Amino acid sequence: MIDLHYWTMPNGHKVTMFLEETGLPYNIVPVNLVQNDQFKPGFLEIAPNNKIPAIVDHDPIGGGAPISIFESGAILHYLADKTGQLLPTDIRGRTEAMQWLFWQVAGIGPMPGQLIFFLRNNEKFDFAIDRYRNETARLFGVLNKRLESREWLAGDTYSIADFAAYGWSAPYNLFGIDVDEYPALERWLEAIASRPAMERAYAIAKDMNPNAPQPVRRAARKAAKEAA
Ligand SMILES: N[C@@H](CCC(=O)N[C@@H](CS)C(=O)NCC(=O)O)C(=O)O
Repeated sequence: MIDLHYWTMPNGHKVTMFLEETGLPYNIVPVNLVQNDQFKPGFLEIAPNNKIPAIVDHDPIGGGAPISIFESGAILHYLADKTGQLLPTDIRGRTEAMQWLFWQVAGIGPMPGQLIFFLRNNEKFDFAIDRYRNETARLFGVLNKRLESREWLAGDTYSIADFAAYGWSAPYNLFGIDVDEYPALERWLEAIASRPAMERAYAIAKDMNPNAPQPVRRAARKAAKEAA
């Protein structure tokens, strides 16, 4: 059994998405960030960087003592190895998936995260807001370009790279992004959002935290645009 130390945030959704997609049994351990649970000593032993997600696998690959892992990219990679799913096995496909996974963790995560921080800050720093808004839009453009010529980020195969990028692309509305300007990205967002595993992952978030943002689906977006 896997314990998933989780809160209802983009980096957490990446892992529930994977677990729901593969059916690997897991147990959620809530780490309520609003109540600063991420600084509790028990959590820090698993996740020394005081951020969700983290997992403890009590039945690890190769047996032996439980393995604990923090950093969403490392968790997805481990789970893909464990299940033999959602990561291409050939070297080219695997390398495609891994580079887009690293790209997400380093870029389209921290940049929109900083944008939200500065947008919500009482004191407004226009320079910082512009910097992170432009960088976020640039990264959405990179994603769109990549998806113009292939179905999924790693090519023909749905992979952990898609989960990672989806977690931070789905709340595009919070970053002032109009996805109608990024048609390939919009097609990919809708394809992922309509997967039953994805719907289950976001339903779990809503059950735990009714304020957790949910993906805005194509039909709802179009209806809102028409009503405006
Ligand atoms: N690079 C980390 C980022 C994790 C992260 O930023 N988690 C946020 C929630 S989305 C968090 O736990 N923040 C709590 C804090 O900063 O105190 C990963 O990909 O796992």
